[in-house]
Order: sequence, then C-alpha cells, then structure tokens
Amino acid sequence: MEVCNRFVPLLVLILAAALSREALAAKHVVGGSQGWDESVDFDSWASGRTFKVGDELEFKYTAGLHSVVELAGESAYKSCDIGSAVDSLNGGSNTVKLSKAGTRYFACGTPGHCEQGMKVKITAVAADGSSTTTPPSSKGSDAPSTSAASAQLHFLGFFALVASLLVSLALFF
Ligand SMILES: [Cu+2]
Repeated sequence: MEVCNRFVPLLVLILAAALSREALAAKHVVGGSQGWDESVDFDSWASGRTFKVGDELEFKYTAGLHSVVELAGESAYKSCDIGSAVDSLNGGSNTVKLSKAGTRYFACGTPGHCEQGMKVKITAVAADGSSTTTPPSSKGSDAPSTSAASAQLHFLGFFALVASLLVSLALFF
C-alpha cells in the first residue's frame, strides 16, 4: 500500500499541528480548588489570571445545588437578572469555550446565589496576548511571567512539530 503510506506523514503533521494548538489553550477551573461556590470571591479569582481566545472555563459544583447561566450583558450581570439568561447549564460540571475576544457574564441560576456574589465576568483577549486594556508602557523590558510561559508553550509546539516530522520521515522510508 504505497499510496496509503504517503498520507501517513501528512496525517501525523495535521495531528501535531492540532496538538500544539491545544497545548496553547488553557483550562481555567472557575473558583480554583473551591470551584463554582458562593464562598469564592470570583472577582479576585478572575483578576489574577489572563483569559485567551481558545481557553476553556470549567465550572465544577454540586449538581442540583447550583447551575451556570450566561447573562447577556453588564446590566443583567449587575442586577443579577437571571431571567434574561442567554444560556443555561447544569449537571455539576460544565465546560465553556471562550471562542472569541470579549466579555462574557456568568452567574448561578439558583435564586439568591447571584446576589450572594456567585457570579463572574470573564474577558477573553486575542490568543497572541494583545489586549486593548494593556497600556503600551507594560510592553517594556520587564516581561511578565505569562510571556515566558507562553514562549515555553510555543517552543513545545515547535518541538512537537519537529518530532512529528522526524516520525513521519521514519514512517515514510
Ligand atoms: Cu449557586
């Protein structure tokens, strides 16, 4: 099957490219180890991290006790207008992909919980790290640690590509 063998390197390359893309995306467990719960200060949780397009949010909570509703905008978020939800998730574990740049608003759908602070506002920035909220002065010599981590991930992606090239060459000959 000579013809089939010619497709193997291509397949491996596509797979490697997909994997390196995946490696660049992060999964954020909302609320950290405490998860999606009233006891968490979600504002400070969210402010301590960067959300990029392609990243995923993971909501973990006790099914039946809490849920996840996505609100349309800032005003619904501020007033905890659960009734205007654009999306509703339940079951105890939900993954939400940040597919484009911008702000998304989430709250718990259980009556009273949003008012108790069980809500979070997530702003996703373009995957290249550029952000409209980042002042130009911060792009100076003191590079933040996130850039270093990002560079490491880029290197890993590159490494995966080289490795897959070697593997595909080995398979080809
Ligand atoms: Cu709740």
